[in-house]
Amino acid sequence: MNTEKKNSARLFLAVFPDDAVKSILDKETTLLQKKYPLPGLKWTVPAQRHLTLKFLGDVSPGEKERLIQRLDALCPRLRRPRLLPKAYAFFPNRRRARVLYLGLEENAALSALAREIDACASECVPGASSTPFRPHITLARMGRRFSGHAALTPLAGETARPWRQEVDGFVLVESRLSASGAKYTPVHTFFLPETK
Ligand code: 2AM
Repeated sequence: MNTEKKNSARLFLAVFPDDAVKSILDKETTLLQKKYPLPGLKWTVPAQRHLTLKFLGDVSPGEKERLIQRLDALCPRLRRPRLLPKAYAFFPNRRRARVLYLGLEENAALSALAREIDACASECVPGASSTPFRPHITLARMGRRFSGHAALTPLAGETARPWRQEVDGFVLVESRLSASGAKYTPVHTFFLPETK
């Protein structure tokens, strides 16, 4: 294995909720946990909840440095979008759900931010995943043996309690996988200019 590959890190770009939103998500998720105490439903840790803007996968040190430089240079030309919650939903669908998430509103500014980041990231990290952008915050994951899909039916499409967050930046995060779950470490923060 060459050194670049050996030193690669599993990275993604994400927006983390601010403290007020974190607290709302925490309360809402606690209510959901009480309402749906289903075995095999693994709830995300509050500090790790985020909106993934772009999953990059394994990135070499050289690719990482180039990406940071390019995104830092791009940020002053980008706009701050707003995050607004929509409804609870499932990936890939309710019947075969593997993920329970809170869907976010797809507004033009948020799509534009994701598009610009995607173009820049794909150039700097040619092997980056090309999953289409579906703004969401993952709340729980289902293990292989999860069998509570029918019990979750009432939650599909249920509107979430409203909140809003202006996105003033985003973070490059390293994800280290282990038996006890993923550990996220922030690598670099990108700042978006104030809206005039
Ligand atoms: P999520 O945003 O739906 O939770 C780090 O793994 C983050 O990147 C996770 O939050 C994960 O999903 C997101 N992600 C997107 N595409 C991924 C992929 N192909 N493999 C792993 N994680 C991915």
